[in-house]
Amino acid sequence: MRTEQPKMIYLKDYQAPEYLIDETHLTFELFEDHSLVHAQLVMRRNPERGAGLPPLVLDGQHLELVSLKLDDADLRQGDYQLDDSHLTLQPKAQAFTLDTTVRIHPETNTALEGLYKSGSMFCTQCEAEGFRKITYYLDRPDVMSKFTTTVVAEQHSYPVLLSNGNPIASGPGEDGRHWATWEDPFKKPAYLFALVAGDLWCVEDTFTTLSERTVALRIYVEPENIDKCQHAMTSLKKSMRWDEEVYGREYDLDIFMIVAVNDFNMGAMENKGLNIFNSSAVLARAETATDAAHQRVEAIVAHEYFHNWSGNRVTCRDWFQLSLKEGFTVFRDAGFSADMNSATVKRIQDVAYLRTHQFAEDAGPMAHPVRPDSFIEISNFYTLTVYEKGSEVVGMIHTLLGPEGFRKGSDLYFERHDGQAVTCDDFIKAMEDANGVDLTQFKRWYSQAGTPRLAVGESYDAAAKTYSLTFRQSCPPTPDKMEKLPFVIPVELGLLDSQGAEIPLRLAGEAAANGTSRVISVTEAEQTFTFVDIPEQPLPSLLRGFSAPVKLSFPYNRDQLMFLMQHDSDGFNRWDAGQQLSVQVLQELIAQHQQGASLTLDPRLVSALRSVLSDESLDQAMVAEMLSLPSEAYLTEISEVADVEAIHVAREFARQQLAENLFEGLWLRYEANRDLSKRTPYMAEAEHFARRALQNIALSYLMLTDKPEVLSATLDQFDTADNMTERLTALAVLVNSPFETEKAKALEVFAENFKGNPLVMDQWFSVQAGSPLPGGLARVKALMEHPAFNIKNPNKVRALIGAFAGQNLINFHAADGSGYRFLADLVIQLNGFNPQIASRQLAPLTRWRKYDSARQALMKAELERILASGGLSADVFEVVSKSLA
Ligand code: B3K
Ligand code: ZN
Repeated sequence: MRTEQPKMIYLKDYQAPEYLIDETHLTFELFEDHSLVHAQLVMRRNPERGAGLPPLVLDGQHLELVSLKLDDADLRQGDYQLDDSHLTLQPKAQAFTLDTTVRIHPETNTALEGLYKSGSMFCTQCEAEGFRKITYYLDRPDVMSKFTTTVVAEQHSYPVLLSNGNPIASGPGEDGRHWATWEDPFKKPAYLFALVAGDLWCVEDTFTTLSERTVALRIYVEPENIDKCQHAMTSLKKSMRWDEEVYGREYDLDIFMIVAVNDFNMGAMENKGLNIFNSSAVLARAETATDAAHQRVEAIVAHEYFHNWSGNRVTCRDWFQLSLKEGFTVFRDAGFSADMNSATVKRIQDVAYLRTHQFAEDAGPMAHPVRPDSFIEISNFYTLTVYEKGSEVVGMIHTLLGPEGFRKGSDLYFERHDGQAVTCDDFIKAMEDANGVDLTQFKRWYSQAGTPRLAVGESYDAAAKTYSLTFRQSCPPTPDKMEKLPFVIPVELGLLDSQGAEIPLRLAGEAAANGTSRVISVTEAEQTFTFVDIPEQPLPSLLRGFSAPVKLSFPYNRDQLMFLMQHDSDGFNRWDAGQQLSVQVLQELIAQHQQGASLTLDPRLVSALRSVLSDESLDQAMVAEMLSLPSEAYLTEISEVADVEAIHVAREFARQQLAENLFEGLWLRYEANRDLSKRTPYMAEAEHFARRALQNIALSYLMLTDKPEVLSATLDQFDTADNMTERLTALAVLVNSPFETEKAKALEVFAENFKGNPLVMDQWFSVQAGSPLPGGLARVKALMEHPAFNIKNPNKVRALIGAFAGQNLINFHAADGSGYRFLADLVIQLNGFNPQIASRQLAPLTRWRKYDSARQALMKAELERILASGGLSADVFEVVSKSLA
C-alpha cells in the first residue's frame, strides 16, 4: 500500500516515450517460494523525441532487483536510482541493451495482477499496468516490442509452459525441471504479455482461415474441466469465421490458445495468441451452466478473439484511449451475438443493461467521458461508460454511415494503423476519410460526460397535412463541471397511422418520400423536422433500435403505448413501449404506496401482457423479455429520489397481480415448453434458449400464486431437469417462496450435488444473496462462513457480496444502514489484498445521492469511514474521494 496521496494523471500531459524497446527477451525461473525474471531489453532513443539522452525511467513495482547490466557492464549502487515504482539510469548511447534480474513473489500475490498463482498454476494479468510487477519496463501501450519468452519450471507440477506467439524450442533442465521458449513475431505492448505454467489438459481443434492457413486451437483447463470446453471451442470457431465474413479480418498466428483460471479479477484477457480467461467465461455444459452462462461464454470468447485486430494489431496510444479498443470490440461482439441469436433480444438486453447501469454511472460521482481526461488509477476506468457507452458511440457511427460505409471506414482504420498504437481521433479520422464526411461535432460523444436528454414534442397541421417533431437536447451537469455543447444524435423513427401502418416519410423540401423508417440527425439544442403528405395525425415511433444512448421523452399516454406494443414494425420499440407502459403503471403504484393508499394495478398492463402472452407468432425470447417488468435498479435510476421500499412493494404487487390475472396463459406456456424440455435433449442454441426463457419467467410468475400444482411442477423441474437453466430457476423460485421445507431441502441437495464445482456453487450463493425476502444480510453473513466461500476468490465475492449489494436492493438498503456497514467493512478488508475487487464492490455506495436523506447520511458515513481507515489503495482512494467530493 502506498503512503503518499495518489496523483492524478492527465491526457493533456501525454508525451511520446523517450526510449523504445525493439526486443524483449524474458526468462522466467518459477519456484514455489519465489520466481526470478531475467529481462534483456534491446533499446534505443526514440527519434521522435530528439537527439539528447535523458535519463531512462523504467516502471517497476514490488520488484527486488538482483542484478542490472547496461551493455554487458554491471551497474552498481550509485549508477542508478530506485524508488517504490521506478528504476532510473543514464544511457550512454543512442542504442543499448539492458539486462535485469528481479525476484518476485507470485505465490503471495493476492491482487491477481502481474504474475500470480491461481490454485496450483502460474498465470499473468498485465493489463493495464501489471507488467511493471513482473520486471522493470516501459509499461505503457505505445511502447511495442518483439517478445521471446522462456519459462523454466519443475516438470511434474508444471508440465505445460505457455507464452505468446509460437513455440520454438523446449527441453529438459536440471533437477526435474524443464523449459520452453515462445516467440511472438508481432510487436506488442507489455500489457498483452502472458505466461502460464501448470498441470493442464487441453481440447484441440483447428480452423482453416479464408486464405487456407491452418490454425491450431487449444483450450487449456484443469483436468476435471476437460468435459466443459466444447461450447467455448465452437464459439471460437464461429467468431473466427464471423470476423472474416463481416470485417474481413483473418487470424495471424499458427496457434490460438485459451487458458481457464479460477482466480481472475475480470472476465478474460486478450493477450496475443494466449487469451487467459476466468473459468466462468470458458466452461459451459448443459448440466452445470445456464443458458445465460452459455451466451456469456460465446460473447466473451468472441470479444477476446476480436481484440486480436481491434486492440492487438491496432492498439491504444495511452490508457485514456481505452474505449478505442473496448468500445469498438464490444460493438463487434454485440454484432456477433446478434447474428448468432435473436438480434432484437440481444439489443433489448444490452439496452436494458446500459440504461440501468451505465446511465447510473454517468449520473454519479465517477461519471467520465468515453475518453476520460484524467484518472488516478486506470483500473477504475474499465467502466460501463468506456465499454458499453463506447460501443453505443461506435454504433451511432455505424448508423450514420450505414453498414457499407462503416466497413470502408474499419478497413481503412486497420490498414492505416496496423502495428501502431493510436487514438480515438485516428479511428474517427479513418471513418471520415473513407466516407468523405465530417465527424467533428460527433466527437463530442468522446469528450462530454453525462447522458443527454432528448425531449420531443409534436404538432400536426391537418389542413397542410404536415407533421412536425421538435427535439430539445440537454445534458445534465457532471462532476467535471464542463459546459456541454449539443451532440449529434441519430434518431431512427417511423410514423404510424391509426391502423398501425407505417406512413412513407418525406421531409419538407424533399422531392419524394424515402422509406417508412429513417434516421434523422439532431445536431442543435432545439431542432424541428417537418414531414409532409401526412394524411392523418400519426403516432411517432422514436429512437428505433435505441439509435442513440439518450433519455428520450415523448408524452405518450398508455393507450398509445399499447398501440405501439402491438403495431410498431421495430421489435425493439415494441418492447420499449411495453417498458414505458410498465414504468407508468409502476410509478402510479409507487405513488399510491407513498400516499398510504391501497394499490390498484391499471388493468391495461394486464391486457397488454395477455396479448403478448397469447401471441404465438412472436419469438418466445421476445415474449419473455416483454413479460419482464423493469428492474428495481432501473426504477431507481429513473427516480429523482429513489424510494427503496415503495419501488419494491409496487413491483412485487404488480408481479403478484399479473401472476393471478394471467395464470392460465402463463401455465399453458410453461407446460408446453417444460414438456418440450423433457422430451428433447438440451441444446445451447437460440431457439432452445428462447423457449426456456419463456418457460422460466412463466414459472417465476406462477410460483407467486402459491398453487400446489405449481409447487409440484417446480419440484419436478428441480429434481428431473437435465440442465442447469431449468434446475437453477426452480431453485431460485423455491428460495424466493414461502415453502420453507422444500426450499431448505433443495438448497441442501443442490449444494451436496455440486460441492465439487466452484462455478455452480457461485450460482448457489447468488440465488440466496439475491433473495428479497427479509433477513438478507444475515443470510449473506452466514453464507460467508460456508466452506465453499473464499474471500480471496473474486468469483465468490461477486457471487455473494456483489449479488447482495447490487441486486438485492430492498435488503442492501435496509433503513438501519446495516447493509452499508457490512459493505464498507468488506471493502476495507478487500482493499488489503485485492484493490481492484475492493474498488468494484464499492460501486453501490457511490450512488448515495439517489436516496432519501437518512440513507444518504448513512451511506456517506460509511464512505468516510473507508477513507479514514488508512492504507487505501489508489483504486479505492479514487472512488471514495470522488464519491465524497
Ligand atoms: N482488456 C481486458 C480488461 C482488462 C482489465 C484490466 N483491469 C478484457 C477485455 O476487455 O477484453
Ligand atoms: Zn475488451
